Amino acid sequence: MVASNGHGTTGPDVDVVVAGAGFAGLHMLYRLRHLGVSVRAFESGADVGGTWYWNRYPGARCDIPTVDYSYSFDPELEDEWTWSEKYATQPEILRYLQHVADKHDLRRDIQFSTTVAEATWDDEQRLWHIRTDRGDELTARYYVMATGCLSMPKAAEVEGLERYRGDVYFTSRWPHEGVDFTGKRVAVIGTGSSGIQSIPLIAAQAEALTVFQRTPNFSIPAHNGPVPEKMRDAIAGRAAEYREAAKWSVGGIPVEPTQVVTFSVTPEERTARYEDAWQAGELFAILGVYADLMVNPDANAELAGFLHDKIRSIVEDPETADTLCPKDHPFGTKRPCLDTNYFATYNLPHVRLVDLRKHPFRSITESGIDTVDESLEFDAIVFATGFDAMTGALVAVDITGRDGVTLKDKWAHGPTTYLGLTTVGFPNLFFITGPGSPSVLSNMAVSIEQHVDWVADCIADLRARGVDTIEPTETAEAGWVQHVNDCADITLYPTANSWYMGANVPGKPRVFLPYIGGVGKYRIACDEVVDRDYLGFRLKSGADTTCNDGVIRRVQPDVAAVMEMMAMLDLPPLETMDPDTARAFVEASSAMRPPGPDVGEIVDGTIPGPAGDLAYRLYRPPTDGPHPVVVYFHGGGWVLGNATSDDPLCRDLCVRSNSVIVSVDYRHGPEARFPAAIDDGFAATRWVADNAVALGGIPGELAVFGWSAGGNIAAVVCQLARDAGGPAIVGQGLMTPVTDLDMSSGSYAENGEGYILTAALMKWFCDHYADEADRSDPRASPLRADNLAGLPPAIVITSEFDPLRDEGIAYADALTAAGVPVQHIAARGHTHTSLTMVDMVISGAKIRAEIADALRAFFGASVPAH
Ligand code: NA7
Repeated sequence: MVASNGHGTTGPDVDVVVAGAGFAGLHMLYRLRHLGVSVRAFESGADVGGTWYWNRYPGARCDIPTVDYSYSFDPELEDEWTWSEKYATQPEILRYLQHVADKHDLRRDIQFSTTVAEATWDDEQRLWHIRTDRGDELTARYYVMATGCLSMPKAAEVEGLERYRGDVYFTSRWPHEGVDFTGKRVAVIGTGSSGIQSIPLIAAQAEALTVFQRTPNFSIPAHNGPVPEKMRDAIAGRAAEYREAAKWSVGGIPVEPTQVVTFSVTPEERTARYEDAWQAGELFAILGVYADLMVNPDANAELAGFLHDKIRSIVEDPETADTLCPKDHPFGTKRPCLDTNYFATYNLPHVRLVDLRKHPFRSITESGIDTVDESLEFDAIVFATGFDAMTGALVAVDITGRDGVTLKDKWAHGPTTYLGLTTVGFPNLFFITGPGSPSVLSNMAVSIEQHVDWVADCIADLRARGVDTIEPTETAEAGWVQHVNDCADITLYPTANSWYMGANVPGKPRVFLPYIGGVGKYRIACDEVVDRDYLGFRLKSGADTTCNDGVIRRVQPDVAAVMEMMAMLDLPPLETMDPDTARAFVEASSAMRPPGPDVGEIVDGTIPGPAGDLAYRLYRPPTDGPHPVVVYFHGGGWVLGNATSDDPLCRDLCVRSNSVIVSVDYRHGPEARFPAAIDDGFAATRWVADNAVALGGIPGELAVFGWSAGGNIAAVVCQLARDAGGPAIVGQGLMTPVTDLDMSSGSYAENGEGYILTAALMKWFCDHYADEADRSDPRASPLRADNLAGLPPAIVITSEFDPLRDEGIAYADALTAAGVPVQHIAARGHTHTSLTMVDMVISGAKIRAEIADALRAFFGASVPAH
């Protein structure tokens, strides 16, 4: 049935089709109904509930405190519904959802026991054709998939199941009438949350229980019971405020994240804190125990060791205990579990653990399971083997978008979405908590409501504006996918074979699926997209198309976090200070930085300079020498800094490049203006070359390196050395260098404000350094040199969000044009200062590794990689 809508297109049967009537589908239905749009929902279960309808295995519970795992859209629920336990059971959560469905009369728009089988986009009519497995056919303007992240069970991957004559159960499709294992020999396959929750209860009934474990999991005791006072009190009388705080929090529960990093406190304090987190029995408490837990492997390993000790203290048989200790993945990189008596269950005489890594399955037989070593007989086999997470339910529907492309094909190499909500080529299709959104890393109840609200508000807005279709652009989607990956890449998560990575399903592309940037930050991004006139979306109304194309998050996430922290400190701009005050200020801030890696030796000394001694600090690698030598010039706009001010970066360069770094000081403006810094830099380079052997260097293996103003000095020193016939320099490393003092490049306009080094600060630096008349001198602006031929090979590092970016690129191009070998490293998403923030900006580490590789290449094969 199609009706004309007056735009030359025809109207749909309903405005919106929703697939799924779980937590997400119910709320979606409620919101859409209140917008006055027509909506039809299809649900494969015989009732509402989704996950909580299907997962009825013994012990099935929420692993987020249930007071948090609740809707906020209906404030009356706060008084109407009282959770009986800290972590409610599946029947209680299902009753809650049934109550919500009843209260709001939601069932009347839901067709149960019906699955959407096919959805096909009609680009001419601008609507979706929907077909169900029961033969329903209808058209809809919008199609919303509220199908859940963990709803598509994984197939049993053990060969021979069809032969088996005993009972087979999947935790994800448990019989409604329950199962009595009394007197039965039972096998459980899988030790994820479902296994860990059900094993103690199955053991309590069964005559014999054998657990087949492929990967041991971290689990902490839930300490379940009545809702703790503390949790009740946090919300009592201030529910609206509490729920609002949850929306802007990191994980969807209003807890203030710690800023404390693991090794900044004593071992005793750390153990006490781990113990508190163990006793709290809350996933977010233990995952947030220290700020660096999920980024610092050593910090993570320490907590993992604490948890291994706990397992060993509970499980009596040492071999079983050892098998239960997870050692192949950092804590938290696979979803940790909450349990009630899980580990203690292995002390029962009728419970046995089989380590599938040592004794793999051969096949399932008529009467049980054969491993490679033995034949075991079972009356029942329980598969607690998990789900095709996050994408399984989405690609299970045959969805065809514009130009006949199916979602399955589009995502063959991994899902790509814009905000986890939409995907290019599939107009008017929305995912609730799709891949690329916080979803499974957060309190699902909060994330679901945010998505539902965004989608409902969007549909209302588009209808009010007469927009027919909304679809993200390639640019926006590629940018979001990049951002999702950037966020994951600075953590330990991608190192594990987890379902977050798609690694649990054979053949599934290995891609980190959820967004790890946090619920609050994610919400800000979604809202900002709308505020910026649907940034990155193409909107079609009749014959008109509007599009404000762009990428919502371009700065590396850890760089953005540092900038936010600095913005919160609201520090006075350096250019408002006199140079001495600015120097003291920078020195005080530097004292709070992480120190950088340990080196073999640090030696402080002085070099005779043209106008007096110059301090230097030498960093020697921990390996046997002699080593190549790099003369390093610090940043600071020729006004700030000294031989030790870039200490963490120098240590990092030293260790990574396996070179002696000699950081030399030079005179600064305004006390000693141009060309004092250059004269000193050149003299220091000569001195280091002359004294290379005494410094532990390899004669002839000398490079220069500088950051910012120091990059300017390094570039100029190379020009002076070429013209003076020495010293011989084998390479120059120029990190975000100043190459032209006219400050007029496009990147000044683009990045002149908001990225720490501002155009105003650069002006302050230049004014203190060089007279106007001197600024075009190639010793001040090396880009202006008549001839760049014959200079040493160069590494030029430019940062995307740096006012100096374009002059760095221009210098790299000019060197190349002059025949100088150049490696240009463009640091995407970085700022002028971020690459120097060793151990603070983790995304800079791989760039510094590239720089070190390039430095080593200057020195040829004689220098082994560190
Ligand atoms: P999970 O967490 O994916 O756990 C599934 C478990 O089953 C896990 O231990 C798997 O080992 C194991 N498994 C999966 N396939 C096999 C095969 N073929 N052979 C042996 N063992 C296998 O699913 P759950 O249902 O427990 O929990 C899902 C989420 O629901 C949970 O994280 C909470 O968020 C709620 P593996 O680790 O893959 O080696």
